[in-house]
Amino acid sequence: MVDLVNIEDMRRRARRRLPRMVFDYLEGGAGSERGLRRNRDALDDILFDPHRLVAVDHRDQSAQLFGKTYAMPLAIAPTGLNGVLWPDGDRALARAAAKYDIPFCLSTASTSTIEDVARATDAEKWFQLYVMNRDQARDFVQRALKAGYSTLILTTDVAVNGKRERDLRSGFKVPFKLSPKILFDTATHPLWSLAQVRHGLPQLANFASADATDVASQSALMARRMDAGFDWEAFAALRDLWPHKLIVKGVLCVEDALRLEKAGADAVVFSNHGGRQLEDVPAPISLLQDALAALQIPILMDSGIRSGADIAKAVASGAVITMSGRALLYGLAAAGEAGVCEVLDLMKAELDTTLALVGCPRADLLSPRHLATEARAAHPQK
Ligand code: HOC
Repeated sequence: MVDLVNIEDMRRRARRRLPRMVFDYLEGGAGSERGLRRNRDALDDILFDPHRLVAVDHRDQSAQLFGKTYAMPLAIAPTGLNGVLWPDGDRALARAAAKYDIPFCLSTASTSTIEDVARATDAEKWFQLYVMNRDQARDFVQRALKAGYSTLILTTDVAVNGKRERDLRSGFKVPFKLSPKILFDTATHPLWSLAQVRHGLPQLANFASADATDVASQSALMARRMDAGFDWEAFAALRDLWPHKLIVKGVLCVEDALRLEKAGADAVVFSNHGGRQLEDVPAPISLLQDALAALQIPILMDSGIRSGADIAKAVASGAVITMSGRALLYGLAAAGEAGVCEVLDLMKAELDTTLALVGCPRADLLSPRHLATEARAAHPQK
């Protein structure tokens, strides 16, 4: 096997192993995918401003959030249907995160249960909440609390399903609906098909039972039929329900972030759901410096992170921790837990090189002064 030189190598490996419709589910964005491209372009367009004659012989990637120290400023983002990429994908991701001492966030749309993932590792875990109905959300929150999850992440950008053109064309859904096209797709990707058959086809595990309500909930989640009435009042009730750290994900304007700060959010994730929901919105990276100037609570960011250099750009722009979904899922889809670890090794090495060449020995000291003039002119200090 050729060594992993960059994330594109892993993406190619994932594409080879996965049926086309599954790869498209992982890869796709909303609409004609302008948002997906914008996320990447915005990160690519940021230039570093390297500082010379700084001792960088010892480099430290660690990041602090809520009084805890993580090995690097990266968390595994909550992503749905991980078991479709690799059997038992959620637990593979959780174990990889534990090995690398970074947080793992389990999605409501997981293919292993909240409890099974909690048992997979003793390391810290976060739980991401989709609200489809309030009673069920309360139940998920209680389960996450009981299972020992430290942090709740409320996703706020899926009031309805984004228009995923790739999924609309392929008819992607779980359980798979067999058609001649899908049969051909799976038959021509035997490694994936054998693994899926051997381990049993994945389902949305947190709802799994023979109960009709659960079946209805599974199909509601699959179609992303959320509680679109969830508002500030509902947020206040959730805040009262969850006694630990509560992070709100999907924020795209500083005004909302400020209101969330006042309403008791402990942190916000600037995110456009990896370009998968509304395509014509800003790339979160372009909002971070304004957010940094306005907010007291920690800022996290996802959407577009594919390399250690991207992580450094986001941290220099104001993110305490970045989150990545697709990049790590390429690893999962290509080689399971080992593939995720390969991607983490790659990102770690890239971040290390970036710190050295930018002239910043500690990731937590990255600031707008490490970004080229245009980026830091408006915000001279971190
Ligand atoms: C199948 C359930 O956040 C996405 C993920 C998963 C959302 C729930 C899907 O695809 O954007």
